[in-house]
Amino acid sequence: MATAPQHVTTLASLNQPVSAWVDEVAKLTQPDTVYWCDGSDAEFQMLERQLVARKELLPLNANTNPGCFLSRSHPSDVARVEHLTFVCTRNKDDAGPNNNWMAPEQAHRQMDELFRGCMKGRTLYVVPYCMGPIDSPFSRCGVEITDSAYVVLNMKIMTRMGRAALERIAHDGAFVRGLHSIGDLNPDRRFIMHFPEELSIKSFGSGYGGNALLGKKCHALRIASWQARTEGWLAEHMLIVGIENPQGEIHYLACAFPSACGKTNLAMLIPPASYKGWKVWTVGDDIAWLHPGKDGRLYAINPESGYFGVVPGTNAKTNRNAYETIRHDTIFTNVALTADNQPWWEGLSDGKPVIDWQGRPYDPANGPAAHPNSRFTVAAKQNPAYSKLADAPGGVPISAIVFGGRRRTLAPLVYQARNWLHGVLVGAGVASETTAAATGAVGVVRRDPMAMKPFAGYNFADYWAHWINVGARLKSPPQLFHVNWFRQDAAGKFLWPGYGENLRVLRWIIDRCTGRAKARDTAIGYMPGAGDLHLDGLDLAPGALDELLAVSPALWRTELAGIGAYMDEFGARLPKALQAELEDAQKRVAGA
Ligand code: GTP
Ligand code: SPV
Ligand code: MN
Repeated sequence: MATAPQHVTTLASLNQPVSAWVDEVAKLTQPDTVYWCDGSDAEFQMLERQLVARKELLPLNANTNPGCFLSRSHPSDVARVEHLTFVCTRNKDDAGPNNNWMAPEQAHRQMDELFRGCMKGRTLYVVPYCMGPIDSPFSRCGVEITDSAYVVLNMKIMTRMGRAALERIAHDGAFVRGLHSIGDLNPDRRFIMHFPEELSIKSFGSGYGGNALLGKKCHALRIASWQARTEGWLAEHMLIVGIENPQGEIHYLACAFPSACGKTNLAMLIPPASYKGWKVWTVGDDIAWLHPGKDGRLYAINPESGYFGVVPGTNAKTNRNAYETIRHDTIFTNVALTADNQPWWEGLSDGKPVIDWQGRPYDPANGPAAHPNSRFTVAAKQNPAYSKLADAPGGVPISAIVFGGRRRTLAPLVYQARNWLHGVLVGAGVASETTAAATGAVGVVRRDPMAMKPFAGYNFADYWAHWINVGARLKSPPQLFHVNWFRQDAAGKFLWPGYGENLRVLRWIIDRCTGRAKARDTAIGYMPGAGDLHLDGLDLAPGALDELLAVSPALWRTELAGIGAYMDEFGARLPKALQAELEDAQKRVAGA
């Protein structure tokens, strides 16, 4: 093994349990070099230069996109792989019917065989990271061992990575162990294994985001949701956004939408022109850790420090904040290129693609120029709407929790749950059309409770019970809502313009929380009447609003029956209170 530079030895000596584990992994994986990451900008630039020299990172046009790079992943490795993702608990029922399960001993044996000698000729990077502000009592640390420098660069942007995290680990004691290798990128030798009882992760054979950046979905959702249940908090697939009205009053919302269903866009939205004096502040765009506070409210931190966002559809009109954020110092993965080396994607208003995401001359016959799940990785601080409280150790108080999904039909623009328990049912009943964020068919409606189907690290029945318990502990719980930006007309056109205009719906939600807005009591919950939404300056197609706010009792009877059948899969573990709430909901719809 190569001798380590001086500062590297210092880092290793900071933490005995980490270095003992690193030695053990190095023995198994046989790297040429072991490198401890300090998280400095100099280190980031050094790794960028190495990847550029190896042609694994392409510098983009330095005039139009300074500090930007393109990475192309293997064409078979472009999204999360849910069928290869496992939760390995001693007792199979603890993982639940919502997860793939394997016995921990078997999973370790299988993974260790894959890892044996897999880093020969490669560098093993030790990546200490902290999920959440480094000084927050709610933050949790981990160490990812990886043989991918691309992963290191992404982890530097997405987490508080390096020396400070290692110091915190020395102080905390516990840390999540994440072992990752890109292996040979063979989909038959690709697995993402979670061991929540051991606070560990083993991921092999993929270099893509959610499979490889282990701080994100693997740690901050699957492992953290397990920890959160034991410790009395919630780890959720939610954006966190602050909405400031012209009087300067700010309300924070946490919104759970499935992958590629609009979290990043909502978290950064630009108010419509007629909403003068309104401001939007981004706290987080993908994950929220929610803690009951001493004052009986729920407080949220964003465990991440960057955005790993969907590129297609981003432009100056749909989301100027996102567009500005990714103009510089951004890693693009799987976008197309213009003739002058600018990044290009579907939905961008100008330029044209010459090279597609696989590096081939662009030919529409090969499909879209940018991969539909192409992504940007960018520091959250580059966002013009970055909240002053994004790094607050105590988080922000949450006024409303909003569930949502991508539903062509059925789900109206917005409705409010009657109370916390009804809201848990509304969240548990979320269904959404699948997207390109995971491999498999796109556009198929599937159950995705709380947008956590791919991310809950334990049995959903226990998870819903935990949600009910957390609510019971809150003196002033957030109000719970459901939205749908994706209703379509018969011709397949979106009925609601979405993006910035979504603020109109958030305004009604906030006004409901403060008692300022009226609502109709409907069979599915409280809804705005046509006059209760502030729609000045909005040009909706005739009849669109009526359709967006319509509730069809017949369709809802079928929907609730479907939710019931889904919940039956959880058997006797399903909380009785949730079953009773479903029966009440069914009675209300039957009588409508
Ligand atoms: P993940 O990062 O996968 O968790 O996705 P996300 O939930 O953050 O979704 P994102 O905001 O990246 O949006 C995904 C896609 O939906 C993009 O192509 C957006 O352009 C599109 N989108 C976002 N908001 C809206 C909306 O309000 N209406 C419509 N029609 N499309 C939207
Ligand atoms: C998602 O799929 O919900 C994402 C991207 O946010 S990934 O990090 O791959 O999970
Ligand atoms: Mn996500």
